[in-house]
Amino acid sequence: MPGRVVRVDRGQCDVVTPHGTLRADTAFVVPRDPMRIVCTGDWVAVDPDGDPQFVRTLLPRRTAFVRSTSSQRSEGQVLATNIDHIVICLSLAVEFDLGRVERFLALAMSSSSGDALLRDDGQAGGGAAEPIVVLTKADLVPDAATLSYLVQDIEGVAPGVQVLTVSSATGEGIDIFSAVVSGGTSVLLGASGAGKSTLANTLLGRDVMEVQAARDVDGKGRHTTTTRNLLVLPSGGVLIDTPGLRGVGLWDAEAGVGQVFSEIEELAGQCRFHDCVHETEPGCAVLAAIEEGSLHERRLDSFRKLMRENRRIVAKTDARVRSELLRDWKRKGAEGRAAMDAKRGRVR
Ligand SMILES: Nc1nc2c(ncn2[C@@H]2O[C@H](COP(=O)(O)OP(=O)(O)O)[C@@H](O)[C@H]2O)c(=O)[nH]1
Ligand SMILES: [Mg+2]
Ligand SMILES: [Zn+2]
Repeated sequence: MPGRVVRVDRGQCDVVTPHGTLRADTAFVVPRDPMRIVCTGDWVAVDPDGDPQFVRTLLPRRTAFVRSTSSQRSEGQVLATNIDHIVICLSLAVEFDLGRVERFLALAMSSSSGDALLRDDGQAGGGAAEPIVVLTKADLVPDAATLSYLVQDIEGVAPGVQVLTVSSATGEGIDIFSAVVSGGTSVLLGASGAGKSTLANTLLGRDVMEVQAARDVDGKGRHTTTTRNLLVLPSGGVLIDTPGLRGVGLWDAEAGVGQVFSEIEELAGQCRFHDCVHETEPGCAVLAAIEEGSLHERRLDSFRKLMRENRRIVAKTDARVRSELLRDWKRKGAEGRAAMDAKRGRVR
């Protein structure tokens, strides 16, 4: 019997089937690979009448949002699957961390590739999920001009991405957001306290998800949502609420990083040298853009940082890339020594 996983809880999951919601044991599909752990949003096949009931098969995924859990262990963690919209929630009540937004976007834009799709044929999924940035708690912004500047800040780091402002307190922007998520499955991501669960409750029209106490004045919030939950919205669409994420490490996100920084990639195409690394090369279009103020230096730094981080993560799992990095590093080392010698007037 087919079903969709709406909640996962240590070895068990809740599955919605044509015959109602049932609790199924995942013992049959317990994998070694963390990418193959049953996740909220998964489509599965369950025994129609076992006692207890078991998930028999985990079906290939169309899309998956994956992060790496910690840079030390470097394991991928699948947060939601078969999603159409990735909603990055940011509170307008706290200062934006633009690097974090870029990081979320890079992961979102990589949601249709990688091992998490469980495809043996190596094919990509059916197109990446669409990222959306939702700025929450708009009621806490004193005036429209400030709000518009804040929106521009985000638009500057999210080329081509829709940016919405909402307030669960006043209802502002909820109709537009509701229309956006009315098609397909959406996942709410973002820091704890961003207002995700409140937003889910607002769309549901009733309090289903637990919301944190309002006494939390710093806006950071505590960790309350402990299990992910898939909710069917009355206005159409399916919503997955997630607990707050402290860190989101990149995971197999090179294409995503390129897309998030598309203006840098475009500029790079105009550099005089095709292998320009935009540091000191003559005729560098990227450095020229920084010089004339059309590209922020923070943006280039962030791009470099995320590219490096992604390569490091990939290197840990991919021996080929690792050896490439090593060779690169050795060559650089040799070049560095040669330059040093040249300075000192030595010849090798
Ligand atoms: N002023 C205001 N506060 C909000 C809004 N949405 C959520 N909050 C508050 O923000 C805190 C965190 O909300 P919660 O939904 O638990 O955030 P989550 O951790 O992202 O799920 C709670 O105290 C909410 O009452 C809003 O639109 N305006
Ligand atoms: Mg929550
Ligand atoms: Zn360049």
